[in-house]
Order: sequence, then C-alpha cells, then structure tokens
Amino acid sequence: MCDTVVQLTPAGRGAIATLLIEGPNALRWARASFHSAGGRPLGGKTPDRLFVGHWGSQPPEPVVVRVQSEHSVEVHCHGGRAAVARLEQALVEQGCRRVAWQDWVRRRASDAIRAAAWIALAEARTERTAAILLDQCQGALSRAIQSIAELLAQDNATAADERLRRILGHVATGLHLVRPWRVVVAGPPNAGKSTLLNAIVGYARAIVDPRAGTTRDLVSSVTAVDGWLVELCDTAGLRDATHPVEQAGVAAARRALAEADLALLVFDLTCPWSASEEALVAAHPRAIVVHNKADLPAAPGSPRPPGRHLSALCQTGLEDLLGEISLRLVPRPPEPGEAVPFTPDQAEGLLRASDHLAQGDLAGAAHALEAMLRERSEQVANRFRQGEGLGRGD
Ligand SMILES: Nc1nc2c(ncn2[C@@H]2O[C@H](COP(=O)(O)OP(=O)(O)OP(=O)(O)O)[C@@H](O)[C@H]2O)c(=O)[nH]1
Ligand SMILES: [Mg+2]
Repeated sequence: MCDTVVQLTPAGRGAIATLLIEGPNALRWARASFHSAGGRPLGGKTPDRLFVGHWGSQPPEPVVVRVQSEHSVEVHCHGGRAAVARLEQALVEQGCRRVAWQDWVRRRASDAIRAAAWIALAEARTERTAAILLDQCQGALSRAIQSIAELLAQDNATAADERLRRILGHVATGLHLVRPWRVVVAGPPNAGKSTLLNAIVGYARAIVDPRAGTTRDLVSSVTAVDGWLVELCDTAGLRDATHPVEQAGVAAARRALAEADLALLVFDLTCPWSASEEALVAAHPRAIVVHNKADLPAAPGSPRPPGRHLSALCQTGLEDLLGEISLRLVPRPPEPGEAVPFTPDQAEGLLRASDHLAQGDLAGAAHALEAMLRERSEQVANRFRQGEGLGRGD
C-alpha cells in the first residue's frame, strides 16, 4: 500500500482546508515538513493528538496537525487554494500520491450507493435535500434494495414489487436533490412575470417596466421553495412579435415552456380575458394559472379559469403559490429515513429490476439490484489496485 494525500474539504470554499495523509509512512511524511510551535514532536504515545505549528519554511504555512495513528494524519491549513496546493505538492514530491476525494469516499463506503450519496451530499444546497441524502449515506436505499433482493430470493414477488414501486415513486424527487427543478414563468406581455420572479427570489433579478415586451431573453435564478431546489426562469411575453429579437425571445419562451418541470402561466387581472389566453391555458393543462395584479380592480368580461389570485407587486398571495409549487413538484415527500434513488444510474437499475419482475424473471431482478450496490465499488477498488484513482480533489 502506498501513501496517499486527499483534500477532504471543498477546494477554495472554506476558511480552513483539511488534508488527510494515509499509508504506512503517513506520520513520517508529516514529520518531515512539520515544525511544532511548542517543540513537541509529532506523534508520541497518546493517540489522536493535536499539534500547532507550521509546514515547511519558505515561507512557513501555519497548520494544525491531528495524528490519528501512524498511518493517518490530518493537516488543517488555510482554506485558500494556494496554501493547499503548496502542502499537497510538497507531499507529492516526497512520494505521496494525490487521490481525488470522490475516489477516497468510494473506496471507504460499504457499497456504491452509499458512496454516491456522500458525494451528492457535498452538493446539497438546502437542509431538506441534505437530510434526504444523509439518509441515503446512512444506508436507507442500500438496505431497501438488499431487502427487495432478499424477498426475491424467497420468491415473494408481490412484496418485492410493492417495495420497488414505492422507491420508484421517489425517483423524480431524488433526481432533483442536487439538480434544481425548472419552473418556467410565462404568459402575455406586461402581466407581471418578471415582478413575480423577483418577488419569489427576493431581489431584482429581472428588469421590470410598464412597457410590454421588456423581457426578451430567458432570465433564471436558483432558489429554494419549501426546501426544494428550484430554478425559476422568466421568459419573454408570448405574443405575435414582429421584431426579430422579440421573435427569438418568444421562440425561446415556448421552448422553455415545453421543457419545464412546471409552468406558471401569469395573466393580468386588469386586462379582459381573451381567446389567446384561453388557448394558452388549454395548451398547458398542468400549469399553475396565476391571475396577477389583484391589488387593482379586475377588468370586467368573460369568466377566467380557476387560478391563484395574487399581487406580485404587493407580495400578497405568494405563500400560497409557493405551497402549490412545492406540492406540484413533490406531491409525496419522502418520510425521514425512507429510501430515495438520487442518480440516473440508480433509476435505471431500479427500472431494469422492475422490468425483470414484470416478466416473472425474479433472478434477473435480483441481479439488477445487486449490481447497483456493487459495480462502482469494484471498479474503484480495481483502479486503486492498478495504481489509478488519482486526480485533483476539487
Ligand atoms: N399594480 C400592480 N402592478 C404590477 C403587478 N405586477 C407587475 N406590475 C406592474 O406591471 C408592469 C409590468 O411588469 P413586468 O413584471 O415587467 O411584466 P412582464 O410580464 O415581465 O412583462 P414583459 O417582460 O414585457 O413580458 C410593471 O409596471 C409592474 O410594476 C401587480 O401585482 N400589481
Ligand atoms: Mg418581463
């Protein structure tokens, strides 16, 4: 086994970075570069001790070293990229191998799914999504898959199918734990789409103007709605544009609408309801309809379809709208500790198992599930045995 160095903290993001030196000579490498502030030598008899001092001499880099054992030493230094690169480089020149943190995690995790969960957890941006990923780090999905494989081994296809369906019900949620849902705000010009986007994200992301046709391009902002990660996308007002730039904007808006996970169709309550608005609603039956400018008297005329009456300008009615967005995106949020697949590979593996099960092929289903737990760990282990698995830890 050779000695390795891995950066455990994200590159350049924290005030403090942590490097881990592992291998038979870990303590020796640390001793070669570390100068203790109090003159106390690194190591000694007591395990798990902290030492304050500096690394190298030209110039000295302040560090705190934690000796976990002769084979495992943590070095805490300034979090900036330059300080980390200097320490890493010195260790590499001494003969340590640099390991990417993702490979370090994969090598340690007991199965491929837990490893993927730890890696995804580093990307989680809300407490709610992090809690779901933490459950998967602690084995929720791995155990669920193992238990289904056991049911299959016992020929209990009905119970296996039921559990598999329950997990598959969370695929869409799982795939959006680190990748945001895309919610597109569309509707006729001047309806208050940009005002609504700004009100939801909490700052003036999009330009607002009383003149119709202000927004021309797609304007996005990532935010959290009820703890779910959402990319809100403002669009050009939908109308028969004559100017080529506006035409391009309207075409982009229509594409965004077609690809959206959820659409908010925003209309102006002070304008009479028209046939083109009716057609827009009919073309997007799953959209949330928003009747905006509820702070002003509504235009008399033909009845409007049901929808949320609110004022983006006065910010009234927004909470209810956010609640509906959350419910539409995730109608059945996972219970704490529940199994949630969170990568496309996992979704594919589960669907493959489900297909085998539907054809009465229990062994094939079990094989597909077991492969999900195994594959990656084996690949990574092989790469380590062959001396690969190295790379930048960022
Ligand atoms: N009274 C009132 N005015 C609003 C409301 N929402 C938006 N407005 C006003 O309506 C005008 C148009 O608002 P925008 O947000 O730019 O409308 P838009 O739909 O983005 O318009 P385009 O980008 O041109 O398609 C601005 O003068 C806003 O201040 C509202 O809830 N109440
Ligand atoms: Mg606009």
